[in-house]
Amino acid sequence: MFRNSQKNSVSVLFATGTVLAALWVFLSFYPFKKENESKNISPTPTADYQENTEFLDGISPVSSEKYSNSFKEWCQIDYRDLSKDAVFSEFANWLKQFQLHSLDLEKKDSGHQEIQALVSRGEQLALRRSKVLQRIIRGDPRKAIQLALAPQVLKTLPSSMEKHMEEWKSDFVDIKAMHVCYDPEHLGGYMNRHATLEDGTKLRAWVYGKRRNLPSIQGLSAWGISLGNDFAISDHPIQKMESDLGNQIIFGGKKILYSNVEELNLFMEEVSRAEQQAFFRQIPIRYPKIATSSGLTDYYDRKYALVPTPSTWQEAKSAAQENNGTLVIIDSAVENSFIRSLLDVDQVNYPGFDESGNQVDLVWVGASDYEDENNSFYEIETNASRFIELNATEGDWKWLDGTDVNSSSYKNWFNNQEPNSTSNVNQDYAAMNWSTSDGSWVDINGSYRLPFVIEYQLEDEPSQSTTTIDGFRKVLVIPARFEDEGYDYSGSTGPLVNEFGEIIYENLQKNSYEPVS
Ligand SMILES: [Ca+2]
Ligand SMILES: [Ca+2]
Ligand SMILES: [Ca+2]
Repeated sequence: MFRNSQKNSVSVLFATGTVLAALWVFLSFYPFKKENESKNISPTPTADYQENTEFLDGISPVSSEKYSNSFKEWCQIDYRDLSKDAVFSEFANWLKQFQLHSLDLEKKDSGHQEIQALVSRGEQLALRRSKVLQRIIRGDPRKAIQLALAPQVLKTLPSSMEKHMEEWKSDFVDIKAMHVCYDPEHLGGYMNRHATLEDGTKLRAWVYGKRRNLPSIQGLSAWGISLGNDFAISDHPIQKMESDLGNQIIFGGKKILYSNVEELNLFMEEVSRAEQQAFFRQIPIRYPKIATSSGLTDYYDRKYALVPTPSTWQEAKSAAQENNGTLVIIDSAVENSFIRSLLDVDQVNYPGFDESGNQVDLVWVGASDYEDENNSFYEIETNASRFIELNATEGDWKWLDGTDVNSSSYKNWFNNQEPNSTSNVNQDYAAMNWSTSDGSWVDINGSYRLPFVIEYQLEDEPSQSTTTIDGFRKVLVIPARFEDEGYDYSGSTGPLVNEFGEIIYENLQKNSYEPVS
C-alpha cells in the first residue's frame, strides 16, 4: 500500500511537472506574440531619434528581454524622462529662426529657396518632435502639457506642420476607464482610459496628479493637449489664463472672466465639490453652469444678494424666503471669505446698528440657537419650499437648512469667545463681523438692524444674458474672439470664424475688419 501510494505520488508529481513545463514554454512565447501585436511604445527611452522610431513601430531587443514576461500592454509607470530629448532644443532654435523670418515671409515669394528650406526643416523637426512628445503624453502627461507650445505660437506655424503639432483642447468629456494590466511588476494594475469629447471624438486619455485614479465618469471638465489619438489631461478642471483683458479662465472650452480671487476660489470649490459628489454617487457631474457671455461676477451676483437695508434677523429671514432664497448658509472658509469680500469692497454703504443705534460692522447670516426657530427652505429639486423645524437649543446652533453648526467641518466663531450668550441668553442669532480679517462670527440679539446676504440655489441652466448692444444679442462673444485673432494676427483682414471654419457675424465684421490704410 505504502509503495503504491508513493508510486502514485511520483506519477502525480511527474504529470504536474510536465504541465508546468508546458505552461512555462507557453508563457515564454505568448507574451512575445502579444507585445509584437501591440504598437505600443518601448519603456526604454534613448536620446537617439532613429532608435526611438524603431521602438515606436516594433519592439526593441532591450524591451523584449526585460519586459516580455511582464505585461501585454505598455505601462505608464515604466516611462523614463524624455523631456530632455535633443529634439526640443532643436525645435526651439528652429522656432526662433522661423519667427525672425516670418516677418519677411509675406513679402518674399513663397517659392523662395531659403524659406522653402526653413519650412521643410521645420516639418522634419515637427515630425521627430511629435513622436517623442506623444511618448511623453503617455508616460508623463503633466510634463507633456508643460512642454506644449502656447496656442498663439502654434497658430503662427506653417499649415504643413499642423498635422505633427499638438492641439490644445478644453471640453466636457465622458471618461471610460478600464483595468487592463496585471503582472508582478505592476501590482496596482494599470488603467486604460478613453475620453469622448462633446463632438463625439474619442481619444486615449492620459492622467496624472489629483486625477491619477480617475474612474469612469460623465461630463468631466478636461483640458490639455492632444496629439494623434492621445490626450494629456490636466489634473485640474479649470485652466487659468493670462490675458490682457483681465482675469480669465477656460472651463469646458469656454472663456470666463472673473473680478477677484474670492470669486475664483469659490468657483473652484464649487467645481471640486460637484466632482466629488459625482464620483461618490457615480452619477454625471453637475458643475455650476456659467453662461458663455457672462463671467463669474454675473454668476455670483445671481447666487448671492447683499441687501443693504438695515433689518432685524427675522425681517432678513423673511425677505430671503419671499425671494425663494435663504439667509446665507456658510459651509466653508472659501464661501466665508467670499461673503466677507462683498462687504469689504464698499464698507461704508452697508451700515448696521446695535440695539442702542450705534453703528456696527456686522452682517446677518442664517444661523440661530433659538429653540422655536424654523425655516421654510426653498429646494431647487422640487421647486417648492420645505418647512424645517431647526430643533436648536441654547448653545446648539443650527443653520437654516437644518445642519448643525458646531458639528460642521467649518465654523468661524470669533476667537473662542463667541457664541457667549450663556450670560446673555437672548443672543440667539449669528452675524459676521466683516471688519475682522477672517470675517469671524458673533452671536447677538435678533433686534440688531443689519444688512444681510441672501443665498440662492441656481438653476442648472442660467437665464441667458439678453443684453442688447448695437442691435446684436449676446455680442459679448465677439470681444473674446477679437482677442484671439488680434493677438496673433495683428493687421489681419481674415474673417472671424467659428470652430467649424464658418464665417460668423458677417455684418459686424465688415466694419471691424476693414483694413486700416
Ligand atoms: Ca452656502
Ligand atoms: Ca443663544
Ligand atoms: Ca455674543
